[in-house]
Amino acid sequence: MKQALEQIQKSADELIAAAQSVAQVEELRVRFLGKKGELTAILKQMGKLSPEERPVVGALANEVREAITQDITARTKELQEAQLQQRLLEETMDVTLPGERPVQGKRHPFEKVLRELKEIFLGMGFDVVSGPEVELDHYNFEMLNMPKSHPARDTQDTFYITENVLLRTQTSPMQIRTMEKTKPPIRIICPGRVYRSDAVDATHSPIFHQIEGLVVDENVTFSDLKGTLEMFIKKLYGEGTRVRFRPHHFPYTEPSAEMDMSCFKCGGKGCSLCKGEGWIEILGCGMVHPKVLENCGIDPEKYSGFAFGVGLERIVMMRYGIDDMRLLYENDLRFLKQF
Ligand code: 2NL
Repeated sequence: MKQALEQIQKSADELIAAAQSVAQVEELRVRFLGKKGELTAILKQMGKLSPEERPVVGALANEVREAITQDITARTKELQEAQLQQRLLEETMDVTLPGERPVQGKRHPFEKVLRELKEIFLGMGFDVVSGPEVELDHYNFEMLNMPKSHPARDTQDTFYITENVLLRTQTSPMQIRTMEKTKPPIRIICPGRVYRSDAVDATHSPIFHQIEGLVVDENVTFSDLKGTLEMFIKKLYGEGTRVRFRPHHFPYTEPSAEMDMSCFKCGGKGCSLCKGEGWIEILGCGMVHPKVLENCGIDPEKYSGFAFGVGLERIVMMRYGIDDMRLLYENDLRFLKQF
């Protein structure tokens, strides 16, 4: 039995020294010292020994256990240290190497033009307001002097969610909401996404962007409208730009007009961009219809106002010479990186 113990000690010594990983050492611990281990197996046979032999073998067995335990602890430490050294070697890095520059995005052409427009109107004392894209038919049509029979309300042109709920076709509902809850003077612009049931092509999209403006106060005249919009276009396209107004019809303004600007490419001589006209249509506008003011609880005898609506897509396309609207929505980086 003494021999057996010595044999265990010897083979444990060798195997532990040869172990190449912490896991291997742990396996050896189980094999020699575990409950079903070799040392335990020997100790279970102690009963067969004579009373004189027992304490001697017992002491030896303890020594062997102690020695193996120490071996294991020492080897484990050694291996852990080696592992650490290995990692330190493998994971070195040169902190003096130049870093990788993060990709810096930039603003979408839409956002750039929108910021410019807001800046111009903020400078003229307007506030910027925004509101829901899912609207009540009451605010999108009824209040704007477009009763149930009005052709713009056709389900062919407007996305209805229920009979009375729809995707707004212009941002005017937000202007109506503002007039309802604020007393004049009112000077606001409402930029935002609007929806119409159009098929996609180079100049149409069912989702597009509009900026509407509204001014209501005492003694607001058509001259104020002309002056404000002329100044707006000169700030956007340069001092040399001229404007002209043509009569038009909108149900929510009276009188109504469309505004053209002199072609920024040919200066008015006529070219391919303005199709030989010298003029480019830029926005719709007019004096707020007295009925619309009345609908909002504003006395049309005391107050008057003007309003206008501009398509953001058109302005962005003209500004950058983009000939297909779809490019603005596709998020193709090869296109967007040019701006
Ligand atoms: C266009 C025409 C326009 C308005 C929008 C408006 C809003 C209120 C009252 C009266 Cl609350 N009018 N907005 C007025 C005239 C024209 O937009 O062609 N937009 C692209």
